Amino acid sequence: MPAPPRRRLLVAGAILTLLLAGTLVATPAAAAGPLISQGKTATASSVENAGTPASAAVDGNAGTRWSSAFADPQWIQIDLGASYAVDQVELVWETAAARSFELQVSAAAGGPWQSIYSTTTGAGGTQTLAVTGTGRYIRLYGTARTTGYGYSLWEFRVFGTTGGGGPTDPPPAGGTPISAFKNVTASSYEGGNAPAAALDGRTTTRWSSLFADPQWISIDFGGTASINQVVLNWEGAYASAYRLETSTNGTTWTTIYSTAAGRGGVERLAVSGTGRFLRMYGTARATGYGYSLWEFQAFGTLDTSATTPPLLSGPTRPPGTTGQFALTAPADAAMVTTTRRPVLSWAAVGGATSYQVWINVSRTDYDFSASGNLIDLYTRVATVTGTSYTPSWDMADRWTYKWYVTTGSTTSTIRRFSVYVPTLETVADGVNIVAGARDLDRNGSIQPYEDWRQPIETRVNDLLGRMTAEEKAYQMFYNAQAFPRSGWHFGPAGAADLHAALLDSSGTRLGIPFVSAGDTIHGYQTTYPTQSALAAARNYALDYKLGDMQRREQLEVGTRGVLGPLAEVGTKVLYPRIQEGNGENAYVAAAQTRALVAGLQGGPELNPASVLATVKHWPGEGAGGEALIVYDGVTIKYHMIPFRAAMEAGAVNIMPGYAGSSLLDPGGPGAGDSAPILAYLRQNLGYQGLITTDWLPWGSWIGAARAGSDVMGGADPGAVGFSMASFIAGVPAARIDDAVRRVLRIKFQLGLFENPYGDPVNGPYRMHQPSYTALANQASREAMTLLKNDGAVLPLRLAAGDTVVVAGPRATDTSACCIWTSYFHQEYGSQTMLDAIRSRGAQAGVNVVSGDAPNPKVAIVAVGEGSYTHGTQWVKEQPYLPPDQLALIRGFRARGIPVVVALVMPRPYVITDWNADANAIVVTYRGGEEMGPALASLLFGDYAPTGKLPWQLPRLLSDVLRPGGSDVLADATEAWDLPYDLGATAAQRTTLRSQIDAGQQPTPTGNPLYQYGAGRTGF
Ligand SMILES: [Ca+2]
Ligand SMILES: [Ca+2]
Repeated sequence: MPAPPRRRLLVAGAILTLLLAGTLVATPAAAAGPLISQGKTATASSVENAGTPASAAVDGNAGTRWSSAFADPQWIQIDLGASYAVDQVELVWETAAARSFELQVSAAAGGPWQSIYSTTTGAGGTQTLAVTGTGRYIRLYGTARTTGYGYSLWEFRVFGTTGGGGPTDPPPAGGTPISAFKNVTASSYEGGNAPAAALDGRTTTRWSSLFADPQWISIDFGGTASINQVVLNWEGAYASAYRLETSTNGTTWTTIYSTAAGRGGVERLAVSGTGRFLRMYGTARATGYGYSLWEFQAFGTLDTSATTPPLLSGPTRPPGTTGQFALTAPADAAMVTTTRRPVLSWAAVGGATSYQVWINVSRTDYDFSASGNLIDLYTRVATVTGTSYTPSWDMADRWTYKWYVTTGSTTSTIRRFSVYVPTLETVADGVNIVAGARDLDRNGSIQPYEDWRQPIETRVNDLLGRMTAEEKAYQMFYNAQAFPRSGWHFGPAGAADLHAALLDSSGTRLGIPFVSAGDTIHGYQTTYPTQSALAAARNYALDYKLGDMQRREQLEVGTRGVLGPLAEVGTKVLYPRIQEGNGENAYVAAAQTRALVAGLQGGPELNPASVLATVKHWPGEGAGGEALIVYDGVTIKYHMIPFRAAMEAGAVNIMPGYAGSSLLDPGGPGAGDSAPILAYLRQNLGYQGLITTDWLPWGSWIGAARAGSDVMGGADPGAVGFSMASFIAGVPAARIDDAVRRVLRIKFQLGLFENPYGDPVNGPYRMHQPSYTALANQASREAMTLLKNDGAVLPLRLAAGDTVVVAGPRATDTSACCIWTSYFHQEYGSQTMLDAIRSRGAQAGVNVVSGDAPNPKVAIVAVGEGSYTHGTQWVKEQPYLPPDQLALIRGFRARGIPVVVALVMPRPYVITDWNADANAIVVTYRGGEEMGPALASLLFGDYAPTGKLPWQLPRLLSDVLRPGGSDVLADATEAWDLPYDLGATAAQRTTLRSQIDAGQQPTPTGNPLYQYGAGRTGF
């Protein structure tokens, strides 16, 4: 044991030495490579005691040290793990230093050693030594000491580069690793360093195991991977011995690489292996810590054919004549629960030599602009000669597979079956698996509602029969975070909080899970443009991908609902929420609604991998706003178009809004508690799904339920003044049963009873993937609408050294891109307009100045309204730029500086007064978190604009509102329910109405400053 007094003395002396060294030692050699010694394996000829190991000299901790026995010679050597070109060594001596020593390198642990530095006049302190040498091992060899003690180093730091390479280092593989963002598990993790952090492509996040052996991390590729290279990017805590293994089943493993000389750093390994799983299995650690990987990457190819149906045709409607021969198996309406590859068979047709098999598999490439149910679109998946077919892929869980067979012009009957083969969750939630099902009520046996092999209606009926009146009523309410029996949870919540609430719901008497839904209406984590901006892009295939992206992000953490999309057609300029709608073309609105609903569901119906869409606001608030919907018997047809489309896409949740309807319920209440307005949905549109009200005060809940609403949106059972007993007493039991039946049905369809959870540990690392950001960027680009481009000011033609000014309140506004709880994500690198123009300008050598500059070549002026939701930022009746924003434009104009206006336009503005003052106008809408980069790319001509206005822009405010008027029907000069009528004559309005009445697309008319659909294609 060291003598305590000496130790204190030495520590004090060393601190003094370090302080002096800091002022006296010259700056390190400029060309030093990175630090390559820290955390590596160090060994020494001796140690003074157990508290001064060799490793203490390479641990990066200035308060721990290696110290040798008090004798000569002594050495300490570091295994760098691979051959390095060493260019600098830094020695931080404790008071007991070396007077004479050498630095030596070697390719092998035992030498021979080559001297790269030598001295006989060492004075201790901190020595920064420029050296040249190559080797895997580096040694300090001391022959004379400065004191009577031994040799003692606080730190032994070696700098260099991987000059020599190693025989196992292949060239870097190109492209994205096939492991990126895949499912991953590990033997353990610590400190929040989840396994998925090693697959997220970010070298700032890492997986770290517990401090024990062995430990493993295993990637599930979801299909067979052929792996030719593995890259292990180790944190300081690396494996000195480990193996890489593949497996087809996650149980039996084949070693494809092993080493007992792991070197840490970045190990790039040429391997050859196949399997669905790849794992790193560590058996020895280089440090006292665990195993820690910044990144674990596999390269090669991935075969997804085992999970992907062959698409041998486009999405196809069945022939007009069917039923000409019989299908044999599966039985009609069968539940397939034992295989994902059920044998399909049919009766032979005389003379037939081949048969074509058609199934309504889920696709991403439907024609979303076409009417008709998506679930009735079939794909040819095989042509066979016999009378049976076994799918070549694992069929995903779906409730309504439909199929038929054709031979020549002869077509079988159409039958249906479902496939449900759930993976039961294994979260420690107190719910055990009994007889292959979750024992939700924890009574040791499986009741019908717990048995996923039972038909959904059987499960619904069984569960309903077990519920008390109070339990039923809670299913119609929100606030599950406080009331675990509530059926619904208002999101978005943090992943851990949501998980905790889900655990609480599993602990209720019957274990009924809730659905979490929030106002993340244009993206859960990755935020895409609002729907009105998407209506400028009109790329419905892209809309599907955006919905699908949102679905994937939500499933990661178990958020299974969303309070969107909107099926509204924006025909009233002064409706603040026109920004959330789809523009004024009902057919565009319909296509977008179909695409977003299908994307959120991941197919043409609600299934166990879906997010539940909430289509709103019934019965079409675009025709008047949240106060009153004014359409009549003709124009209602126009506003119903996107709601019908939502149903065709399989939507099963619709939200009535606050507005009443002067047509459907004259003088009556808002839609949520109006029986006639809800009856119109059920009876005239044939809607069978769930009705969730908008957020109503508690005094309206009984009335809403009695009127036919099934779920009280946002409703808190603990609201002051409310009692559940009064709700139960006030709403007929049959009405409650009707509502709860729909709620439960949807939860069974979502597969929540088998797996209510997401992955709060790993899921967040799979948010905001680069491919997701790219989709948001594409959508924003395609929305950007170039209204004018006088003198071809765009794209900017600038020389290196030119100055551009970026001005206006929206240039640095991080929230103007977005509304509700879809956000700008600075933490993921989202850029404001100024940020983005600055970084794009830097590429061109252009100076980008915020605010103003003496003689800029051009001014980019970012104006419009900041973020808002229910109420506009400006006075609602003033949909035009305020004086300060206008002055910015005119100020630059007056100085002869070309002005490009970037217009954040969430609703139609009157821009007539300054239209001529702008050389170019780019409408950005609320373009999502990539709005800044998308704008910058447009300005510099990286792509050509294609966006088209989703609304007419009024020429005069008086085309919207009587002068001095307010936002009431009596003061309106446009028809709130008609599209394309700004500045229109009575005759033009008559034409619009007759077109709508006849089911024709109305033709844009009137006298707007910019017509619906305006926008330059190209510059
Ligand atoms: Ca990482
Ligand atoms: Ca049970």
